[in-house]
Amino acid sequence: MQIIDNPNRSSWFDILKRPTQTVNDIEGIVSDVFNDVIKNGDAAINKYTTRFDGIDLQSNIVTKEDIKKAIESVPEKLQSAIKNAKKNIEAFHTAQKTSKVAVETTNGVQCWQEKRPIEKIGLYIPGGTAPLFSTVLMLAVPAQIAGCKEIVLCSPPNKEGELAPEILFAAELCGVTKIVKVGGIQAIAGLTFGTETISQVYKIFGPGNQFVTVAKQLATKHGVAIDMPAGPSELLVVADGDANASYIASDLLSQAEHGADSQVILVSTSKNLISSVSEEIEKQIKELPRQAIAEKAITNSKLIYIDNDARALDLINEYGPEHFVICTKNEDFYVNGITNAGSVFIGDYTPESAGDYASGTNHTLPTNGFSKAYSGVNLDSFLKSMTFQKISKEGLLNIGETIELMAEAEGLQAHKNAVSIRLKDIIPAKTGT
Ligand code: HSO
Ligand code: ZN
Repeated sequence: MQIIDNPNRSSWFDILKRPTQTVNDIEGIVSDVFNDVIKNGDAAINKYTTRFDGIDLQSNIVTKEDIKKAIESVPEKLQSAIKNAKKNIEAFHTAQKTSKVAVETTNGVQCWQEKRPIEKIGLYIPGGTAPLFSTVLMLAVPAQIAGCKEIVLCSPPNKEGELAPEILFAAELCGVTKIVKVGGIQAIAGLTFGTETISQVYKIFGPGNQFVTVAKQLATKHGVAIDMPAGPSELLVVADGDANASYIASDLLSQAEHGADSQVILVSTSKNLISSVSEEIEKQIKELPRQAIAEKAITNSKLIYIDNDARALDLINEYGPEHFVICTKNEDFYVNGITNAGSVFIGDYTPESAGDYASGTNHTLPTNGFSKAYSGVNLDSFLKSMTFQKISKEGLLNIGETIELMAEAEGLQAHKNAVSIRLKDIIPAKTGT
């Protein structure tokens, strides 16, 4: 791992660069698949499933029978663990409900804001080396609390044409209304345009590889919303000289094992701690089944020594990590000072994987510095805020002239008339009728 010694501010930009992603040539393939799905629906979907996933499916719909079989094959202990995680995720996201906001802004002018669910949503769950069924909980639980009516889950089939049973178990547990065996660009195209088997949705959630990410971005050009532009996992730990090096190494490796393009960073005010963490990583990585992946990620990763906390905090806010772990005695300094991070983990006994699975917070978080402007997925991601207003005669008398004057000044006579025509009826004497 690369060790960087007290870098000055002018070098931060280069040091904090994410591993580069090449998307140029992906866009062409994505728009070809989109056009094909628009024209040919399921025939195109099936063609790409055969081409990209190497499987010729009879049907891509998961039936009640498939779900029943899958549930039977998930060990009971794992079923209870998933239910326990669901309980915590549910508790945390239910608490995010807000009540109606109502204000009488002027006498007789009632304004209020209420939230309504996004009726139809799509959840994308990647397949690949480790199908992450925990993401089903993170997306379907808040969707159900929000009251989304149609929750369509797409995930790529494996070589046997199946989805991992844990995905089906979690989907059934969390009220997913339809499960389709389809992945990649074609899944996002299906959710964007709708086909004979895939329902068209208004918003698409979930992580994916570069193809899926570019496809989600293209979906937005066709009027479908997305949760956020997702990228490879990342984690930044800040630690002082008293922190526990083996705990820190375990956290760094937990995100490094996600993918070769993951990035993990340690920022520390102690050179001793940096060398202990480095040794611990070498030791722990050897024991990991996903050692090869973690090793590649570690080559993108950095150990940064910084000589004081204020500069360390500035650098962390500049980076805006997806996950931010604080292992310092003066944790409040970092807790209060962090402005850019997806999710924050505080103290020796808060491993990042607690948030990945079971503490209750959401693990679908902004990466790639998007934490500067984006929130992680939460209950509001599945809701829209709508405003309402009701104005009485008295209310229109009170604000009518303001509207008339402003409309006139903008040169919009019809806007003014919509008020004047009513005011004439309310105060006939003033207009001489
Ligand atoms: N850390 C990942 C989520 C995840 N981890 C799922 C394990 N399973 C992105 O935040
Ligand atoms: Zn993780």
